[in-house]
Amino acid sequence: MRLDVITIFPEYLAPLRLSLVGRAADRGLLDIRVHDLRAWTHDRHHTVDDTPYGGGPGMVMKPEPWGEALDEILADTPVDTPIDPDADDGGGGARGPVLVVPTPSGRPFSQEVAAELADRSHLIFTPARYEGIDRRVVEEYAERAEVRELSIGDYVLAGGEAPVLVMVEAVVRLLPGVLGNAESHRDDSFAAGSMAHLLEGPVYTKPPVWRGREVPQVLLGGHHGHIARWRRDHALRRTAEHRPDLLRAAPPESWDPGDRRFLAELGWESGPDGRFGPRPGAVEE
Ligand code: 6GU
Repeated sequence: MRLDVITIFPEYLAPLRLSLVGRAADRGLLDIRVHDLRAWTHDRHHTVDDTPYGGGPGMVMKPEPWGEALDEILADTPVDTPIDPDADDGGGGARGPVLVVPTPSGRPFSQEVAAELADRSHLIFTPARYEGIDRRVVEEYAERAEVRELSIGDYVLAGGEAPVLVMVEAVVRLLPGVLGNAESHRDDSFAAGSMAHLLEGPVYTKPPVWRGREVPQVLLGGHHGHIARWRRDHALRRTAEHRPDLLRAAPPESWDPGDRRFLAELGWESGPDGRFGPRPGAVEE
């Protein structure tokens, strides 16, 4: 996978050389290129911003440097050759680059979006500072690439660089060969599959007693059925406490008889559509 990031703070992206993402790049699974937007300015002060038309606070990023940067990078996009022969590419394998525009007014970034991006071979990120980029840049490149304006959550950051680090890490760990078996993502909170609607419960390692605190006995025994049920119950409890919205949204077929029994213990019951919600009058924290 090829990753380009265009930013006025290239140093902010230094963590891409570390840890899981850095290791994937060192192993040749990723080609990461971080570009300084100011390289595409032509004035003495390397100006990238200007005052907003219509007035108002703050500054807006000028379109010309972004245009020149994106033209150059798009001219150099790799031939799209998906690893997955079943990829949704019309059979040709050439779906072109995705332009990822981090913005607090974007659609929510999620595990599902991360998986869609992980299926592509060229991602171009355009983290902005100030009040954002002149709108015409997104309009222009929407005609030449797939553009995804994405937000990483309901809070405001000073720029899109931290969101790029977040999104790249979420995408890269899904690429074939990046995770070892020990860090497999099949049970991830939010992954599709059996745990899709549940947050992960607590985990423990040695020693069996630490500062007088014991590891739950069931985990020390070898009864795989009891361990699986215990983990499932704790995942349900944690989800009910931290993300009741996820439990409410889960389709009825998500729940096996053991789940239904434990949800009832938590004060949850199934409604007319078969989905679970807190029993009226039950205390929700
Ligand atoms: Cl992608 N950018 C900024 N500046 N703030 C954010 C964000 C992005 N996502 C959430 N807050």
